[in-house]
Amino acid sequence: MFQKILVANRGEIALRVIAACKELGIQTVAVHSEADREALHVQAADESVCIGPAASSGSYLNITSLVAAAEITGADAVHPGYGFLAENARFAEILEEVGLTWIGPSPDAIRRMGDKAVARDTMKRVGVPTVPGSPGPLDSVEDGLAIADRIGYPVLLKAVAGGGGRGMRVAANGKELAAAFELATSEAERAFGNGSVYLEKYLSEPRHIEFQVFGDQHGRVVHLGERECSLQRRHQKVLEESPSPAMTRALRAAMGNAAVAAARAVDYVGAGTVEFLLEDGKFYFMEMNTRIQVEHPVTEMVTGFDLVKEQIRAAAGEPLSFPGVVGKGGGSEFQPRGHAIEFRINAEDPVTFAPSPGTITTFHPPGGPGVRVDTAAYQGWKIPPYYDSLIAKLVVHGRDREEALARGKRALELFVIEGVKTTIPLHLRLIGAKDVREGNTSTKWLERWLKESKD
Ligand code: MV4
Repeated sequence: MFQKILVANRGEIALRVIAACKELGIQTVAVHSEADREALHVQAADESVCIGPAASSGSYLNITSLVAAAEITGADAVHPGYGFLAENARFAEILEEVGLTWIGPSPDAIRRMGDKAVARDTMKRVGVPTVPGSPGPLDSVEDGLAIADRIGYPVLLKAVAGGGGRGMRVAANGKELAAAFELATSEAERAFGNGSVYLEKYLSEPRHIEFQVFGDQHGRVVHLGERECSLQRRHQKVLEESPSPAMTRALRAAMGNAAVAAARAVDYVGAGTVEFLLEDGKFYFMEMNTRIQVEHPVTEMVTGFDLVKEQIRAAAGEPLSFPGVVGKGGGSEFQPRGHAIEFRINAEDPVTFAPSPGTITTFHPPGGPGVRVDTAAYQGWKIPPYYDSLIAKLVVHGRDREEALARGKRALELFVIEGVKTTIPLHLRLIGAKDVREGNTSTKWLERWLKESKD
């Protein structure tokens, strides 16, 4: 096992990784920017290193500084958290080159999933369902028009180097497709330095359901069930839950098998997420995220497992240790225990979503049965304007969905944050919405509801 881990991240994620290290008896090194000197993750770690200026390009994304910090402090492994460099294959490679262990999947697995056209092709080869579309990147507009004529409109153009919703264009007919092709190509070129795009049939109102997968260095891959992540605004998730209200045992078995096959196809080691679109009872591979995710706590709540500890063990070469899952056929028998919901609490105006940085003057998180709060905020903390606006994740667990919703409501009501605006009022309104209470949502639902409730 490792002696000392450098945590290449900040805020609540750095604290989450430090918590796992502490339980495993591993020393921790925090890194921080000049804007994060007073941050809680710096206090929580055994050592800390300032790695650069406030802007993340000079600090949390600065590979040279991070490697130097790891070498100076004598760390033997690096945990990237999520965001920042978590899916940077080159960073993983450099760490391995200088003799540090990267706590994550191989650079090869990251690259094969990072190129969305390669990932799609890999899935087709191993029998994981994909949305009908082009066999690879489009060579020309004519190439796209021919395929769209075959599969039918509307179609969606996606950047090969994209993901998470960046660089997508819908086209309802051939004329629109010609224009969309030029726009998508130039946008992708500017955003990713790679103008390649591919084409898929556009699903009009799918759900976003993702599966937590885990692999070890001994060839085992399992899944730990799904998370329903349909409630999103501008590709930012707002609320996640497990299990999905749309799930049945049979569908979970089919999607779980597909998720495990997806991970196996790239010899996946560590924690990963396979994202699917579900529409009219049919599911399709969307992409795979080769990191632990923001919303991993809902899976921890319904499994009772510590996913970050398991990532560290897997990177150290230990076999998977999930009781009741490993050895029972790759998680095919997996059953969630109760129901968990995560509310992302951002320092944002709950109506306009404008960022609301500033000093937190009062901070009192809720507790009690079935309540978990992941946060690095405290009374007197000045939220810097340089990073994302997540200030706390409220995660509730109940014996069933009804209890989880009731717990979520009371915990949101008892969560006191003053000094900055937060999205707590939005969450309370959401919990009161009939469709949310009935689990009757899709990827289109939230933006439509926000628009309707404004008119
Ligand atoms: C789609 C789609 C409909 N049809 N693909 C958005 C994120 C990126 N990973 C892929 N996304 C989508 N792909 C086809 N063929 C709709 C979306 C989509 C979406 C997906 C998940 C969650 C929220 C979304 C919001 C808008 C569009």
